Amino acid sequence: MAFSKDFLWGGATAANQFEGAYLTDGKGLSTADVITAGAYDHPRQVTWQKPTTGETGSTDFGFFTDKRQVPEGTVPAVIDGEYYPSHTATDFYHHYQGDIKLMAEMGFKTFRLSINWSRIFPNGDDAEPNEAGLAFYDHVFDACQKYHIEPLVTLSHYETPLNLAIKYNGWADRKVIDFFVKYATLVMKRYQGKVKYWLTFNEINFMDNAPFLAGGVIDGSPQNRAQAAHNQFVASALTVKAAREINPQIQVGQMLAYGPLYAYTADPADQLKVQLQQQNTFFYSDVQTGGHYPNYRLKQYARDGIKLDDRPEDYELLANYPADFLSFSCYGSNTVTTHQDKGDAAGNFMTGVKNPYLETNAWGWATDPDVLRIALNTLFDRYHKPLWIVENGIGWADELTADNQVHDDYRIKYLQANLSSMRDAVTIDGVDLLGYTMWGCIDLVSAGTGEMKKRYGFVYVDRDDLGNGSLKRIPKDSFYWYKKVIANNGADL
Ligand code: BGP
Repeated sequence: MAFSKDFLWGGATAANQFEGAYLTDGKGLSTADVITAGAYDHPRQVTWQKPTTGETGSTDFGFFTDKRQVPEGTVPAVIDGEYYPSHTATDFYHHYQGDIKLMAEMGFKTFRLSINWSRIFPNGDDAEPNEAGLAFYDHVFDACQKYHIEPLVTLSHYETPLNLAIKYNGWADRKVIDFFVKYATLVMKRYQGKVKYWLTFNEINFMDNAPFLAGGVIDGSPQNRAQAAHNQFVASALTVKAAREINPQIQVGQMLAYGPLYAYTADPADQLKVQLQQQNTFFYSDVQTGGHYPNYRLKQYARDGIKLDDRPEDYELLANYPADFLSFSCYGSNTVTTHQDKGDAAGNFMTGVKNPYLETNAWGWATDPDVLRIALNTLFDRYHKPLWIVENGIGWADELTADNQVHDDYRIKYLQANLSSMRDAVTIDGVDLLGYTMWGCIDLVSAGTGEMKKRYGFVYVDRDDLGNGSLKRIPKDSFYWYKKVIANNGADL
């Protein structure tokens, strides 16, 4: 069975991992631009400087940390001699025409990309926007239109103008709501007729684990993270409100990082652990898509002494302007247990134990053949809103053969399993799914490790972890496979 004829097949990217040109045409620095390259075996770092003495250093950029991310008295900065992957990335800024043409060759119906906020408002709080930045995205959307590719645009994908981080502690300050809504309103108006689908914050639930990444929050205390999440919720609702006023055709979605959680054993304590741990994810969709704060989180805030700087009208906005659809990233499932000694699982964003039934890649991410059906049914049952899978895929250290080919049969195998599970959710269970965009459709820099060698694409890009390479694009075997899948609308995987 195939998908409906308007199903949106495509691929996904993010500006800071793809565009490069980090200071070109008036762009300001973003938080992503001060995060150095990492590697397979050590985390990426935020680099910082002490303005008084010039002393420099770096610190963990913050997955699963409660600590301040930048030492007191310092500011995040670009330091000579360090290597920052976002600065060139895979240079979509200068390759967009060829890249979009390659997407069209595969038959893409949609292309998920993000606007780099600091191209439009270099400092975040500027009075006037940067016209050259706006013009760049005009060209990109025009190229999409030429090939009848519907853009899906993330307004903020793991980058915040650096000035907002330094001056306001990022999203922890309510003032940032206004700066964001000004930016969102401007671009939704400017690209009216070119862009119908928008997402507010990429993986908004990473505010709990990685507040610098998710919201430019330098002092990521529990209080500040809760406030920053609240401010992003209000900003999302105001964005939906602005969209309604600009053009009721515009659809604004939420973007959630979601991997179903499994209990390792049938011990009820393990089931309870699953349920409680999932609240950390569902809290974000209960508010942004469901329209209200769930009791479990309010109780937790009360227990932890967290008090939000809120207004009664915030809650009216959340209830009246929830997300139109729920999009999510899903790479695999995670397994948890209360039983000790079951062994740790790797994976940069999620924690848990190794699932003995699943194979993993070199980074410890497991391939789960049923994950998308489970994820889609869970989210559709909970929210009854259209869904969109905006990230799924597998990172691999692809090898280029002597005759310039990449035989990525492991990627095809992963995608066959995932798409078949997605197809069952739609054709058997009746889940309302708008589209599917495979992550990193043209190779780009890894968000978690900063590496180039952790590749996801249908198209190989000649660039290595040290920043060498011609940036030439080379279609992999999966390019031709995906082209066929789109052509037969998923009937034959
Ligand atoms: C998601 C992010 C992406 C992306 C992807 C893969 O969480 O939204 O930006 O990079 O994960 O992760 P990684 O690049 O660490 O392999």
